[in-house]
Amino acid sequence: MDIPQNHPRYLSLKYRHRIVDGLKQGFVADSGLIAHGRGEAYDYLLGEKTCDPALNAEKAAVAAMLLSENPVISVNGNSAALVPGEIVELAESLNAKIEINLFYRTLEREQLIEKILKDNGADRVYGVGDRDMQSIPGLSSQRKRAAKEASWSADTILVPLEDGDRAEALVSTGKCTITIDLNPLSRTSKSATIPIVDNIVRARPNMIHISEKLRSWNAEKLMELHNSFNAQECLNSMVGIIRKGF
Ligand code: PTJ
Repeated sequence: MDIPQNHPRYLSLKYRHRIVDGLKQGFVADSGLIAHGRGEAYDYLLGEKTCDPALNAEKAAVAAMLLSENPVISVNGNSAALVPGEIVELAESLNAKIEINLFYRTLEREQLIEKILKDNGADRVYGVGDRDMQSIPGLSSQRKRAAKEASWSADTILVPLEDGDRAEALVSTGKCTITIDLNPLSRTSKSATIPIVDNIVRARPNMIHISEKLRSWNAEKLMELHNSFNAQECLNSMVGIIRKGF
């Protein structure tokens, strides 16, 4: 569908249609539509912009990934529909691996998402099929799947738009777990090492931009930035912004 560019809700409609198209193509889960609507509601409450505490979280997240030995970016149906090119660009910029991890897992969905990521320039995509897969302890859903060379051995993992179980389980295995979730009250945000409460469509380009700047920093400076971030304070500030209104 052609959305007129001068429509006052152009961007919102554009991303909504990406989710609907993904559903029609078979790689977005039907529950992905509900998740997107929930995200839209929180985004309204946040003024549909990146708030300062979220930007600080994005900076700390990029620093953490640049400091990591094996950083991994996890991809599900919604994130593949909304920001496929930015996922690949961010992974390249941070030297991170890309792994597909689906709650409503089917091999067909994995293969469709792998194709989208490869069409957007990804060399290698982990998490497709059953080869070299491990199970994250404490998880019984399909999210337990972890590619041996990617999320299983990752020291830092970025997980966007998820239910809270995996974030909690990943944190308990000692991994630095970065989440992107517009709901500051979700279990995902509350359990994350670095919760980014921002729309993924803004968070990804922001992080690419931040990464271009921070790549020239030394480890000490990156560590200082990473250590200056406090997850609880960040979430409190984000809830405060929603309470106060904009
Ligand atoms: O592709 P699959 O099979 O892995 O399934 C993906 C979904 C999203 C269906 C699954 O992970 C799910 O059910 O997630 P939840 O529990 O609905 O959580 C999704 C979270 O993402 C909610 O807290 C939303 O507020 C948030 N969210 C939705 N859209 C965005 C978002 N956060 C950031 N940016 C968005 N665009």
